[in-house]
Amino acid sequence: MADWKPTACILCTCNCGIEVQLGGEANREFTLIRGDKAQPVSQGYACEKPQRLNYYQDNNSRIFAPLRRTEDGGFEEVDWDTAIREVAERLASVGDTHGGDKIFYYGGGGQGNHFPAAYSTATRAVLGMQYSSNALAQEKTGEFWVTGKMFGGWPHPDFGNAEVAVFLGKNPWQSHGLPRARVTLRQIARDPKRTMIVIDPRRTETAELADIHLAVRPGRDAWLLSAILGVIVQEGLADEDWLAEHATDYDDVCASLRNVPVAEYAKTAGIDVAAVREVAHRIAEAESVALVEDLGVQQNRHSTLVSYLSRLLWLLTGNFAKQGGMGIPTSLLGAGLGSDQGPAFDESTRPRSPVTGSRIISGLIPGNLIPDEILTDHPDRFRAMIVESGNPAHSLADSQRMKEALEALEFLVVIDVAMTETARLADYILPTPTQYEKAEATFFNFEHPKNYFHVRRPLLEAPDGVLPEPEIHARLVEALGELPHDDIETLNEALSEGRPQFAAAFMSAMQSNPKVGATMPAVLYRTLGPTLPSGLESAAVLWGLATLGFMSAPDSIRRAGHESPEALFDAIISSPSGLIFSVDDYDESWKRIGAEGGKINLGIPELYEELGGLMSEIPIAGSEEWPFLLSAGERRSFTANTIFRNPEWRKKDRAGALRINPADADGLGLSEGDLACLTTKRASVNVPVELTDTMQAGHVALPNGLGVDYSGVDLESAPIGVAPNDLTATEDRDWLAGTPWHKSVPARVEAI
Ligand SMILES: Nc1nc2c(c(=O)[nH]1)N[C@H]1C(S)=C(S)[C@@H](COP(=O)(O)OP(=O)(O)OC[C@H]3O[C@@H](n4cnc5c(=O)[nH]c(N)nc54)[C@H](O)[C@@H]3O)O[C@H]1N2
Ligand SMILES: Nc1nc2c(c(=O)[nH]1)N[C@H]1C(S)=C(S)[C@@H](COP(=O)(O)OP(=O)(O)OC[C@H]3O[C@@H](n4cnc5c(=O)[nH]c(N)nc54)[C@H](O)[C@@H]3O)O[C@H]1N2
Ligand code: SF4
Ligand SMILES: [Mo]
Repeated sequence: MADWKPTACILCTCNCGIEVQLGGEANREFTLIRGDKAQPVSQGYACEKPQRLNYYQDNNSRIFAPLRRTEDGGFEEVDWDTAIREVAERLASVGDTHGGDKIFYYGGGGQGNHFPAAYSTATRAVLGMQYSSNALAQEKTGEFWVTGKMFGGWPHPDFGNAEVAVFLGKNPWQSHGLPRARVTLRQIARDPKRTMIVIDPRRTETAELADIHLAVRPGRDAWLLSAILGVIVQEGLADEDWLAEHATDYDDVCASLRNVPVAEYAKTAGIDVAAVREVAHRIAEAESVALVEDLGVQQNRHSTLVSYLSRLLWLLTGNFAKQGGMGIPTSLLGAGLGSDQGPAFDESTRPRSPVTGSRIISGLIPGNLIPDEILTDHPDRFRAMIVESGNPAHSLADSQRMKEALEALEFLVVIDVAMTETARLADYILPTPTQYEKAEATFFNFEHPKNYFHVRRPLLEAPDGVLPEPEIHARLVEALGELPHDDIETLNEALSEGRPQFAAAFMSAMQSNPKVGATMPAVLYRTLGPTLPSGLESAAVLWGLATLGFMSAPDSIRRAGHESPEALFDAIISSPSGLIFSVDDYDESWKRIGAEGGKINLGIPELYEELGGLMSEIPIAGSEEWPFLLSAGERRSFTANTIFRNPEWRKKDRAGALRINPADADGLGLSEGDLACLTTKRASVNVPVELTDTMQAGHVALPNGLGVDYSGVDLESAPIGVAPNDLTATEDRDWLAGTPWHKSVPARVEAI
């Protein structure tokens, strides 16, 4: 019997621990897969998707040698020395002519791999690159801006202990995003003392389990949340003593909510006012409330405002820094993701993008604005791009326009495992091993009170012709003449005496040569890397992060049994199924608030006008021209962004049906499986329909991640299903964060 080898599923942010048995041709196939009981958070849980994980590696689209674009628009193979030298020269030449800040970085990792983000910082630093973006800038940046203002940190839910669990525009039964999602959801549903509230226009699998399902009309969550908050303020349900002690600006917020016409807003949202009252009371009376919001509101109208209102829901009722509520987890990234400056940070000093002057939130330029930062003759436009482990030609709004922008660049290099929609447009493609042919890890660990980390070992040997991202970046830095060889020699000598000597030498090298700090990941990879267990060289960068993480939360990390940064690092690299690295007291969250005095800032004046404007705004609705609102990109049982490039992965519903209410279908003369023509202002596509009364009338939904081209390096185009962003437009976005309105795209459906 073959060994079970521990690794992780890479299909969603949970990164559940799994164990794999290898077999088949050359012993390179995943023949059996099960949840890994030793992973401390997923604890043996896995959903159905990783059972077919083998298709991630096994497909026609993988690339096994660096590719260079030819004159006729095809690609030719080149050796690695040539590829690295020419890519370095081309990037340096753009930098020399126009400035390094004209080279734009996109990506850094998908659902399971964040080493590219860590190692690329060296390449970016030596080229003088300043601007970057990734998928977070089309979903989470509104939330980050709000949490920056209110906390200077990113609070996360403690669903394991919450008395009331609220899912806002989120379907965790399918999309997960919380540990052991289906087990946790069933536990909440079964317990008569606990209440699950789901806010979603569709009767999702999660909504079916809920105690209360508020089937809001699409795009109208701002009215619904205002109405619930209106009840809380107007009926005196807020926890005023707690707020007086822990928060500022409560009076301002009250002033904005005291006049909300609750009944009218409830009606606008399509919800019975009695249900609005019931929810307000349930939330106010609960011992603890935890809430998560996701794409249903983050890729929708008023998204930043809704992120603000959803936080007020659990803040006005005192649900921060306590069991079952919301808290700020320990992060190995120190302050971590989603924490811009502390409360009430100064808008006037906020960085802006070079051409459109868009807010840069958490260091990211809004995805919808990227084409405008390229397709212009503005002198500060982006001229070159590095895309790494991201597929913006498919995943960003308006694929046609995004492709045009990528083609307009002077130079594009793509670092990926596969021939993607984006890679097809590149000047060079640098191929990497899959996430099972190298070590990998993510920074998607936001659990509290206990947080975890998991660096995975390679399961398979990488094929010839591919290089892991840390090696690619170290070589690029070297080719650019910026790798500090003398310091590396000194550091290696120190390392031969021991890790403490290495740490001391590293500190002094950073002080005497700024290049050491700038290229830190590459330096660690070339020094510490080779001393780590075989296959784990890439974990070198975690040494620096363990040191920073320890400094930012020593008590929590000690409580988990790691007495020093070195001990933490050693534990990380010797835990093949992952480990708990921090144990927080619930109180700890208060220390992570960025403001002096540690108070939560409830007031965000930048959003008051939008909030007040709801009173007179005509909400989005079907019209004669566009009778439907399209949710463009829904998570279903077998969808996983564009991670899979083998159509076999989806056994059922390969083309990805458009979900539609049976009465709507009937009115259009459509029956189950019929082909319909779906039109938005951007494009028309043909798609089969699935009739389901889980959809509201007037609302239709397309799956996410379809319309992927499976044909591989021969470039014969053969996408299957509809690519949702063929139908979306860049101007349909939030005014503040620039996040897209993918979940309420005006559309028309016709029988063919
Ligand atoms: N199976 C699977 N799981 C995944 C992924 C995947 O591709 N496939 N991707 C992962 C990624 S990258 C992410 S970001 C997460 C996203 O996870 P989710 O946000 O849960 O996923 P979605 O299905 O896109 O959208 C959630 C819900 O929003 C609802 N919705 C639509 N319009 C509205 C509205 O106006 N108001 C409200 N309140 N709700 C609305 C939809 O009906 C849907 O049920 O999933 C992760 N998990
Ligand atoms: N209309 C619409 N658009 C959406 C969404 C929606 O709901 N509707 N959802 C959005 C969301 S939430 C997200 S997160 C984005 C996701 O969009 P993207 O962030 O662009 O990512 P993925 O499709 O996950 O693609 C990840 C890339 O990584 C590559 N890859 C896999 N393993 C490795 C590796 O080890 N190394 C390298 N270098 N590359 C690797 C894959 O081949 C793929 O090209 O899509 C967004 N786009
Ligand atoms: S929940 Fe996410 S990470 Fe876990 S097994 Fe399912 S797809 Fe994979
Ligand atoms: Mo996402």
